[in-house]
Amino acid sequence: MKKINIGLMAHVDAGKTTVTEQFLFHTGAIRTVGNVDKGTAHTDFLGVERNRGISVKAAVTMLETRNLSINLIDTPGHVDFSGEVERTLMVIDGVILIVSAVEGVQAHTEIIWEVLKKRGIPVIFFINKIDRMGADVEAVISQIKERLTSDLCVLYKVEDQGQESASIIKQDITEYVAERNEVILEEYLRGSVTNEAVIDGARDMILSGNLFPVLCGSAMYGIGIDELLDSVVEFFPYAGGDCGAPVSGIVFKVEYDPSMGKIAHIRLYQGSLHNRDSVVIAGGKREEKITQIRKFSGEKYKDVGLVEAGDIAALCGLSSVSVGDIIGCKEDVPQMVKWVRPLLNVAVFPSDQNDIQTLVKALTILNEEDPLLEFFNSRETSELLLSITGMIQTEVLTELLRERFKLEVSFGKPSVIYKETPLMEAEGFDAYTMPKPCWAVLKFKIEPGPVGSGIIYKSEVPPKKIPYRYQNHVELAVPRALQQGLKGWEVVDAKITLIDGEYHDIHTHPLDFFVATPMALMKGLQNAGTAMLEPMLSFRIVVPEEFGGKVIGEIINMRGNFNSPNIENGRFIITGVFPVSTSLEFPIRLASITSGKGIVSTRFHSYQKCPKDVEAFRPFRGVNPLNRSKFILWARNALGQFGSEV
Ligand SMILES: Nc1nc2c(ncn2[C@@H]2O[C@H](COP(=O)(O)OP(=O)(O)OP(=O)(O)O)[C@@H](O)[C@H]2O)c(=O)[nH]1
Ligand SMILES: [Mg+2]
Repeated sequence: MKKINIGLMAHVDAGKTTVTEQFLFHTGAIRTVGNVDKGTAHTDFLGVERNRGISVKAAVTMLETRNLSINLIDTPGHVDFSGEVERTLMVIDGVILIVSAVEGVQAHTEIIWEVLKKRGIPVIFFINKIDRMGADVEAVISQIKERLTSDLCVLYKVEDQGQESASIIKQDITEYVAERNEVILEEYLRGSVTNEAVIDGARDMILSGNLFPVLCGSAMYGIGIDELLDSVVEFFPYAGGDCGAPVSGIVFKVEYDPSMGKIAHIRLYQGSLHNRDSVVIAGGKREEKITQIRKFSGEKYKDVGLVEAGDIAALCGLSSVSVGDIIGCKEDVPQMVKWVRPLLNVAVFPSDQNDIQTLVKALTILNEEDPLLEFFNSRETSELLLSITGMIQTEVLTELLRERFKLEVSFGKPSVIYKETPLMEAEGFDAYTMPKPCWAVLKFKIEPGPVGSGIIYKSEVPPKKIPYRYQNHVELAVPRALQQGLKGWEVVDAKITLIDGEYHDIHTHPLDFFVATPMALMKGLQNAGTAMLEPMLSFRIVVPEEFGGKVIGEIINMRGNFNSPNIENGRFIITGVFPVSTSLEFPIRLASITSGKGIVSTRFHSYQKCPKDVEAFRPFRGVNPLNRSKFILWARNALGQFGSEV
């Protein structure tokens, strides 16, 4: 059976889970439609999702319809859970982007749209909630045109919107397609164009990212659902791959099953896997045996025993996998687009100190499921630290820890994740020639780079002095070493040049340059000094006109910059940039200033230099290379362990 892999994405509350529910119902997978508001939706099955009526985790479900199998991933819409959307994007070939007919395009819709465009993923728009009072499909289409894309092809028109009796009427798209496709235009003018030819023509444009169909409906009342499924089948690509080729796949989601333990959701790009097959994980680091292969439909699953190239399935038995691990060889797995960045660090405390070990285990498990959490157990401060994208995430983590691990926890005050950048040009030198056997001598030039440039590395050392294979080690080691600068934060916006160095025919050991690079770089950073960078958000604030002055005062207090405000129909609209650190509480303040009549939307803008008085240290992970002899012992040990990885 042919397969299609798709994702449902949107801003929070647009109706993704309700659409999924209707898909399951319309394809016969469930007999009654569950309801998000009653906590009975089939893809929101975590207690915290049911209690809150929001999705927290991406949920995979399979539909069989129209002689096809569709793997559908319902993603959470809340910004704090964008990591789930990022991981889903690794494995799908088409996206239904839902926009509410009442709330319209939101800042989060734009963010998702930009990523979809970058990945070149075909998109179908679904304007949902046409039954609700205030629904205005025309206005939403204009917003999409203005803020996302003008290459829209409207497949259905709406009638009686804003009422339960709303309905949709199919539009003829022949002319639209003919205007953009010469072959179809000729056939059209001759009067011989077929419906199939029009669909094929539209499909080509959709797959090449030049056309985006727009449908509308009401997930609540099942309007437009069959039509949306038709469009998925007509326009989205079939997943391919060679079932006989060597296995190549990726783990995009990990969850726990009370009886089977860890379950790894994978997409297989090449090859086939059967129950009891052994698979190589993470580039040969481990090998484990599959005990069961599951396909989920709602909460129910079948043990299907086989997964083939192109398909998505859940593997049981792989106890050591984490999200992002490669299964088999990596050549056929597409590169992941990373766009979600946690901006906050937060400490977790158990209510009962005796629970500390259980909490460490629980957080390790949660981190395997969500690598962005970057769980760190600091020996220096004996704190358990997590990276998070927002405060709702801590509330959900509290509930998850209670529900799954019976742990009561509290969170500390969040602090922002800073970065460091060199203050001025300097050199860093290290001669790693003792304790023998070893020989790696390196001298780097470190220079400040332009804002947003990351790390730019080059070597001016000829292979006579350091052969290419060792230079490759240096190149790999530089970004790793710069994960932590003088104050413990990641170093960015720096130009690093290898200007001199030396190896030794006899004494150089294969991994010596991995040990020497962090030591030389850290000395260089010490010579240059580093400035701290803080994350900034761009914001858009809309308030009733009378609050304009107050809002400007707030922005100035937060060290924000703003563009000249606009006033439209009594609404005061202001955009600009402010620091994350000063604006954490702003949404709450705005709500209280405006009695809930203000709206603020923010998104990550950039990392910029902090005011001079801001200084914060992050506990060092591992051993600081400035602590030279301890570092050498530690690094030799660690490299010995992970030798196959480097
Ligand atoms: N009137 C109306 N309400 C809808 C419709 N679709 C969804 N809703 C309601 O909108 C709310 C959010 O629906 P969900 O399906 O949970 O939305 P979601 O996009 O999955 O939300 P998150 O996963 O939390 O981002 C719920 O109260 C639904 O009952 C619709 O077509 N019409
Ligand atoms: Mg949902």
